[in-house]
Amino acid sequence: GNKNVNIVIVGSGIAGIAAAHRLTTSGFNNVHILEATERSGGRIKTGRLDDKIIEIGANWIHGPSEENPVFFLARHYGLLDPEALTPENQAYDLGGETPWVTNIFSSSGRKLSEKDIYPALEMFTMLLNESSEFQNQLGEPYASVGDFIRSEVRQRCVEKWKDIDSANRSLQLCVISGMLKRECCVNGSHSLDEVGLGAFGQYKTFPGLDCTFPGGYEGLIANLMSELPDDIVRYNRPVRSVFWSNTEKQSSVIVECEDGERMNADHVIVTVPLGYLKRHHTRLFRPPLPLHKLHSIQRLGFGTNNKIFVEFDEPWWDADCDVIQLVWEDEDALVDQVSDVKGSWIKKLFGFTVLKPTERYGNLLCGWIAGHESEYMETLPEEEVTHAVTQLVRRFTGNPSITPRRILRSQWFQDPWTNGSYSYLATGCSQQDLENMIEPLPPSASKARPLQVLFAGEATHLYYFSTVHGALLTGWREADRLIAHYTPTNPSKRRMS
Ligand code: 6YU
Repeated sequence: GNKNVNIVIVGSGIAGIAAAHRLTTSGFNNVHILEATERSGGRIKTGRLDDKIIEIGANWIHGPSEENPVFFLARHYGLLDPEALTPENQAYDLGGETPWVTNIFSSSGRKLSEKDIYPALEMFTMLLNESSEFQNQLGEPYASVGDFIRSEVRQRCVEKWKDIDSANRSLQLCVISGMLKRECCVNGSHSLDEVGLGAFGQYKTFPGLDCTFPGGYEGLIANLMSELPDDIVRYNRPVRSVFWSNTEKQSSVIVECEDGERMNADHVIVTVPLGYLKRHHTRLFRPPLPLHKLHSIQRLGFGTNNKIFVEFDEPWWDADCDVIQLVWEDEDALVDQVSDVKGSWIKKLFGFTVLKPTERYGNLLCGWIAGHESEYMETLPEEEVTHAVTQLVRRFTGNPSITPRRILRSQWFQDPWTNGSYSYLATGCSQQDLENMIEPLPPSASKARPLQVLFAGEATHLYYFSTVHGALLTGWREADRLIAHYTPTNPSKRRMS
């Protein structure tokens, strides 16, 4: 029967697993996942530093509340701390101001107070919120989010900060440079000059105060996998090409692996990252993708955000501190890029998050760095990264004897199956680009057999791109598309159409 149709899923990240889960629980019994690496999870990747659980990839459940499917599953599988389940936590609305305690250090070794940087924080928060309001407006008044924020700061500071002396005003601008770098990490972009203003409001959030998985994000993967048939995933099976058809001739799709092995499929769900698609679409799709789909793959942004975990013998931050922010006092020109990447890539690191609770993590920080500087960092030997971080911390604390116990960094740009971290809507992008990403092959106008190749993955969600919940929902969406395809239409409906 129809439940025997042969479905191949490319990629065993959360999107591929979610698709397989929905298909198999709906009775489809000929579903296989081909995964390039020796593990499932993709950009959900939990690692260890001794006995401490750390996340190399996805970190938080963004917006953990009822409607978030990742929160729903995590609660269902019992993977969350009790605080994350409280109504207060779920109702929390991140309207810019956060409950995090921030320690601020400057490049001259001064510790600043949150009050010291309030003018910059207030202005930046306002402009970031305003950046989301150009959605559905005709035309954009600035070339990018970066251009908008920098131009508006320069104009508004004259009036708004007229009572602030020039040294302090310069400091506020330096603080904003740090916030721009932080926002590069959030977006996974090299610079905010590459992030589109018109579509910035396209990204949507759920309420809830971001929470982590105390036992590791991979617990979500393990629980979903335990409900899949054994051996549904074939590991170390990178797919090289997917042969689909624009004509009525070819009756099935052919999937070819790197080693030349070929298999037939009735349907293929492709969940490879956008970074992989950008590099390999020519080889991956035969015949080539329709031009509108190809152009969207090229237009959409996919950048790099990496973490550098650093462990210390003693904390140099306050006991209640959640985030450490770094302010370079020579950056009042509102910069989010480093001009001398090789010499001073470390200036792109905006700061650290403190891993909590301390009883569980000790004195462990996670540094964040995005963009080309981050990609360059990946190429350096670990000792060189350690050296740069040590010099940085010594300078900003003014304490020349602080020495990290050890470091561990992610290298997402070098990962050949990801080629970066996650997607963003680059300048020139619109919702149409995401719709083009979602569209199955062959295009609906074609007479060829429909739904040969379907597309899921983080970069194919209209509102929740760049997240785990977005990726999960796209896996379910494409499974549902196939399920609907094989569900006999209601006869009364059919008569009417
Ligand atoms: C989230 C978070 N988080 C930090 C970092 C990263 C990401 N994300 P996968 O890649 O997982 O799976 C594809 C598989 O395909 C994979 O296994 C490959 O090996 C395989 N494959 C590839 N090629 C193949 C081939 N040829 N053949 C066979 N197999 C092949 N998300 O919710 N919370 O805290 C973070 C973070 C460092 C790298 C994140 C976070 C993103 C998620 O990790 C990611 O979306 C999903 O895991 C992707 O799943 P998938 O299945 O699609 O692909 C205004 C505005 C702002 C807009 N952005 C703001 C949002 C902030 C996003 N923040 C993220 C932040 C962090 C810190």
